[in-house]
Order: sequence, then C-alpha cells, then structure tokens
Amino acid sequence: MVQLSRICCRKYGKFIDNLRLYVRGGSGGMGLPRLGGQGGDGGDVWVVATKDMTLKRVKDKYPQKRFVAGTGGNSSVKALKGERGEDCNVPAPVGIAITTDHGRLIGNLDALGDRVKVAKGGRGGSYRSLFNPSKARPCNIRLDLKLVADMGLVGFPNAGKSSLLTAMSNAKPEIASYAFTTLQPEIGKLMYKDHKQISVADLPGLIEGAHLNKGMGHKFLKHVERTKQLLFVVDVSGFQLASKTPFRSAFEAVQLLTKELELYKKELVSKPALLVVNKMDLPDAAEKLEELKIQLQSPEGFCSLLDDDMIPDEYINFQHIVPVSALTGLGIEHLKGCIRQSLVEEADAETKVSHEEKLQELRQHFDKLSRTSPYNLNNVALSTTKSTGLSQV
Ligand SMILES: Nc1nc2c(ncn2[C@@H]2O[C@H](COP(=O)(O)OP(=O)(O)OP(=O)(O)O)[C@@H](O)[C@H]2O)c(=O)[nH]1
Ligand SMILES: [Mg+2]
Repeated sequence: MVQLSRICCRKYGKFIDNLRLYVRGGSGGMGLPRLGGQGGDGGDVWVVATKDMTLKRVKDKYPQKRFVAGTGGNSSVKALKGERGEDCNVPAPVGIAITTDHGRLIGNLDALGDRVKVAKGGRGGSYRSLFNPSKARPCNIRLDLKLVADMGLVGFPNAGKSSLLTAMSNAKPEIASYAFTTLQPEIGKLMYKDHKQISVADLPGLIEGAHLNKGMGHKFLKHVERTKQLLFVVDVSGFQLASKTPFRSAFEAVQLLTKELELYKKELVSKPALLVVNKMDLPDAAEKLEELKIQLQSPEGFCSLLDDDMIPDEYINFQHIVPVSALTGLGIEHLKGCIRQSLVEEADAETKVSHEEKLQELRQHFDKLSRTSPYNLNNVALSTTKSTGLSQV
C-alpha cells in the first residue's frame, strides 16, 4: 500500500491542480510637492484565462511563482502626472477558482479571456498623502483547477469508471485491474448522432474516509462541484479495497459514496444523479441488480450493516438506474440516452424557474407602476373630481 501511494505521488506529480502564488501590485510613484505633481499609481496583478495553458506550464515558466506589477512613475517637472505602473498578467487555464490563503473566493475563470484582479497597485503620491506614494500589500493566492464537465463520474476504485468512459466516448483513460489506476482527471466527450456533445469527467476513485483526505479521491472531489450532474458507478458485485477492509455490496457502495460527498459538501448531494450498475456481464449479476433495486427503494431498512456515521443524512433519488457492462458494451447506448435526457430535463426545469422569476419581476414592476403612475384610473378619477370641484356622488 505504501509502495502504491508512492507510485501514485510520483505519477501524480506530472499533473498539478493547484498552485500557490505570491502576488504584489506595483508601488505608487513619488509626487512632486514643489509643483503639486502626482505620482503614477502602481500597476495591478491580474490572473487571465489563457488558451492552452495548464497550471504545470505556469509553474514551469515561473518557477519562483512571484508576480509583481510595475511601479508607478515619479512626478517630474517634465511629466507632472507620473505614469501608471504596468499591469502584470498571470496566465492560467480556464476553469480556475482563485482564493486567498484563507479560502476566500476572489474570482473564477470560466471562459477564455476572463480576468480577475488579484493585487491592486499602490496609489501615487499626491497632495492628500503629502506626496508620499503608498506601497501595495503583498499576498499569496491559490489557483485551484476545477474541471468543467456536464457529468462527473463518482465511484470506488475499480468500479469501472474509466472503462465506462472509454465505452461511451472518445477518451482513452488508463484501465487496469488494480485500485487507483486513474491518477488525474480526464474529460471524455459523448457524441450523439445529431452532433450533440456531452462532456464527462473521469475522476480517481474515492475511498471511505475520502472527506478526511484518505486516498486521493478527496483531492478531486472539488472537480465534481462544477459538473452539472453526477454519474455514480458501482460494481454490481460489490467492492473490497484490501483484505483488511470490509467488503461492501453495491448498495453499501452507493450509500458510502453519498456520505463521502455529503461530508465534503452537502450541496453536492442535491445535484441530479444517475446510478450506473457496472459489470453486468459477471455471473449472478441479474439477481444482484434486483436486490440492489429493492434496497434502493427503501434504503433506511438496509443500512444496518453500516456504522451510524456512514449513513447519509439523505438518500439520493437517482434519475435513472442503468445496468451496463463497460466490457461488452451492454446498456451503453441506453445510458447515453439517459444522460442526455437527464441533462435536458434539468435545463428545462431551470428555464422554467427563470421564466417564472422574470414573470414575477414583471408583475411586481407593473403593480408598482400602476400604483405610482398619474395615469392610473384611480388617480385620474381623483384629479378630475378635484379640478372640477364636483362631488363623486
Ligand atoms: N467484467 C467486467 N470487468 C470490467 C467492466 N468494467 C471494467 N472492468 C474491469 O474492472 C477493472 C477496473 O476498471 P477501471 O475502468 O480501471 O476502473 P476505475 O473505476 O476507473 O478504477 P480507478 O481508476 O482505480 O478508480 C479493469 O480490470 C476492467 O477491465 C465490466 O463491465 N465487466
Ligand atoms: Mg479509472
């Protein structure tokens, strides 16, 4: 196991999904008291979503990981207003969350060209500061890569997540009969006959205690945060990580995975989810699937084998439960259809909600207008009465 984790670390070293940087805006330029001249402001530091950039490339290109913007120009007789310092642009990939060292979100890079200011330059010296410039405060920021995919695969190691992605898409992730084959996230595109594409992220397997940082799964749970939906994958025959760890049936695997997500971030569990029951080509798979379906219908009654702290607060109500064999291709086309249907349903529901919200806003707007407008009927009647001096009776 120790050896395995060493191998994992070595391999994992090729891929970086977070980076800590030192950033500082430029200092302001000196003012010129004699002539009331104002120094230029220091430049700002920006993180900019750039094409073909990876965090690894940022690290290789800037091994010091220090980014300081230009100093503002001093005020001089020739140029009373000092020049502004040059901004410093840090290239970064799309799909990055930028946070402070304390975890406060500064901004997200969701599309190419998005820019987030991470350090502000100091002000140039002026009358107000007795012509002394201010220095910019340095800070450390964190860039965290969050994959942007429609669906995220969630499962214990060896459940067949990578095999499933291979069967459904053009991706070629590594597949092997040992746990933790997948060491870094990979996105595959599901292609449909009408050219519709849906992206699915293959993630390293989770293990029990992942939320406590056990295994590597936890490191990747954050990627699931941005996927629209979850695709749980379980081995129909169950799973055992090692001879010393307990065997978990497919039903227990579902509940344990739910619990891990819940402990990491409760909102994750409220995402729409599909359950893929894999390895249906194995002997007795059909009976085991039936058993799983019955258990999922009334999960409370079947959680007795789990410790109390492993039982999720809420059970997931899967949009679809789809038996497949990633090995033989059984059920794969049906699964692709279910994935698409689930995403379409979610998008429709979102559109409906946003339409209703807009309609509500419009109603409120018109209500307000009719109450305040001089042209509303009540006001018109009132003002006519007043101007003519006639009683309404
Ligand atoms: N019999 C059978 N074996 C399968 C099936 N799908 C995957 N396997 C096998 O299960 C093993 C694990 O498959 P992977 O796709 O690497 O599993 P994974 O969930 O990606 O594993 P990690 O990356 O370690 O989390 C491999 O030996 C696969 O050949 C299936 O449908 N039937
Ligand atoms: Mg894998």
